[in-house]
Amino acid sequence: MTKVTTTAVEQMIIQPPSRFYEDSSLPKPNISSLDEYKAMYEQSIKNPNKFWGDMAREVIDWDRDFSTVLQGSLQAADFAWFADGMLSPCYNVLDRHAIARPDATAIIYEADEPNQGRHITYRQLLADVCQCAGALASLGVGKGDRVAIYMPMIPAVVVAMLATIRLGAVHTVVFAGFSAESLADRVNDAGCKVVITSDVSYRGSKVIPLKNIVDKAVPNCPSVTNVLVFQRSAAPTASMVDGRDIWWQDIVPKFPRYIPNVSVSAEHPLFLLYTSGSTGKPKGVVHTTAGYLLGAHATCKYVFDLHPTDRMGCAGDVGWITGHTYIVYGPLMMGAATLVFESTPAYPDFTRYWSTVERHKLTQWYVAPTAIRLLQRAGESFVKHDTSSLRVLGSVGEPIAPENFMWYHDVVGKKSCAVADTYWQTETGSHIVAPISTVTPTKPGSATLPFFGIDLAIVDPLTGKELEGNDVEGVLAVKQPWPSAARTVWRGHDRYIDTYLKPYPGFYFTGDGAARDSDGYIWIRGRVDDVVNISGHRLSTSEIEAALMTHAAVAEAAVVGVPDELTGQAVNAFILLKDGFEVNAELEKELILTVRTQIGPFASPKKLIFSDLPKTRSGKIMRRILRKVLAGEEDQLGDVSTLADPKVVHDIIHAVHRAH
Ligand code: 6R9
Repeated sequence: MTKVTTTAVEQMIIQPPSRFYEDSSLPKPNISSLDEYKAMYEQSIKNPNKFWGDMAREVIDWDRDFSTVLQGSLQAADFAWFADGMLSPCYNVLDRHAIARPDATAIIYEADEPNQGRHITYRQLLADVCQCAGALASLGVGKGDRVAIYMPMIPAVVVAMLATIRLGAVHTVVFAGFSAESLADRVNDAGCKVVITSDVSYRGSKVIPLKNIVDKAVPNCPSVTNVLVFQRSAAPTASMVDGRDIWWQDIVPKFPRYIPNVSVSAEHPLFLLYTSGSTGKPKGVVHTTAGYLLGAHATCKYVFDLHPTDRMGCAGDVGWITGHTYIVYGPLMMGAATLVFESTPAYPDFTRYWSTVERHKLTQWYVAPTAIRLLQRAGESFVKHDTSSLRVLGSVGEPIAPENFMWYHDVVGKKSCAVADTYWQTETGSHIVAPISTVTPTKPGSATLPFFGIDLAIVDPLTGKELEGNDVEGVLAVKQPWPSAARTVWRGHDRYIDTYLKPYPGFYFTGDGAARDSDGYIWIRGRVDDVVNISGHRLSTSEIEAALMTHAAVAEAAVVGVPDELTGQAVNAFILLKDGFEVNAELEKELILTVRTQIGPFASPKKLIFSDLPKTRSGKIMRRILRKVLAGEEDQLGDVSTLADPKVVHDIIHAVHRAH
């Protein structure tokens, strides 16, 4: 048995804020003791049919009740939840709240220019969605048809998503930063009938001509018959193709403010979302209706302690799964208000997140560590707004280094918010390892404990056997189906099986390495292709990165393993310095020493390369690019379409050559 290594900060235990129980002005916690979580967890694993069956009847309004909860198995890749049940997904996220609390806020729109946003009530949102659905139906969209959505973060993107599902159609949101080629690939794979876009988008005052990009893509998309164009600008400049393109503002208002919902089976696809693995073409991950909505609802309610009176602030983008689940479906399932944030953390300056929280009295805040690092680097002086409405701070997308976790907790949360490091994936639909904010003691750097229904396993990557008990390290897998798990890959069930089920027969394989410490806490080590093995010591790149980031000069770090004759693999570290720091021999020595002292001499980087990092638009570091450049294979970089700034590749190549 290997002792799972932890640093001093990681051994800290942070209790949920006591004010959750002491301050009567706060909503009563949805779960109020760790024992309650444990009992519910145990029931969810031992008797999933009862656990999820009861919950599904409680939180979903069904058009026809179901007679089976779970059928099929993970192993056979044929599992289904509530299969003979029927429901109207749009009714569940919209109509029922518009009926019960019509004047409650559904959407808090924070426009790119501060103070140009507005609040939209459930009553208004229902009318907007019905009118848009009417327009889509008039363009021939019906049950099962696919609709591509390529839009900025404006309320109309939520309207477009909900209008699509109201008709029983299936949306595929394509992040509005993808190129025309990437958009066309996705539209073609999904076979979309209609593309919904806007003339332009604004981010940090920059104007991006979205419609022009769509115009480059659509001629290569034979399935597309119409393009619906929302006018985002004051004076539209987009040119319209006769017979194909229609202004939203010309057609949508012509339709009735109420149309009925299309009822679908529980296993009807709700949406497709394309995600890329480390290689190969993007996969259209398929989420189905009832199980996905249930997972979104349950994780919002318990992980974030979301209440219908809350105002959820997720600054992500609906182009990614985080936006689907924690901007749109989860908060709206609960009848809460949800933020649609069009801007950036740095516009007009680094106070933007916190002025947004103050303006709308947001109760939860959910972003990726990359944003937290950016703001930490910018400095504490920007965190000066009244953020006392916040109760829960969430982190998602990559491991959060303990020092960033502590900054989030101390500086943003003023030590009186719970910090939830939430681990999940496009494929899992909702959180699978995350604290219950109101009860779970957290450890900085650990995503803590499995969510309800997640039967986790740490698997030995060599033998494929489960490593039982605590103090084990291997790859992270799940043993039983859970409601919001992706059911298949669009037109590629074989790919689904090959990617997720074949690598470790009997398990859903996440692709991530993880350790379970002596308290049963889960530490995500990063994708397993990011594991380095130095002289027999198995290390995750993120562990070394976290060590480097504790040094005052380091803004970001990315570590890759390169083949080494002596040690098997050696560590190469790419480092982006904070402003005001310069590369010199002294600093290099200090950085090496930081890793040596925090992890051990075997982990010290053999080479330090000072350059910018290749990040995807969602903030993940593409280590594959770093590995290829180090191997001198810069002509074989593969797909770089998801890079936020493809130009960094040249900087990296130069930096590597300089370091040789
Ligand atoms: C939600 C999302 C999934 C991959 C996943 C893992 C990484 C996500 C994490 C995390 C450590 C966390 N990841 N959350 N790693 N701690 N809290 O990001 O989905 O874009 O599909 O990415 O992101 O490597 O496998 P997706």
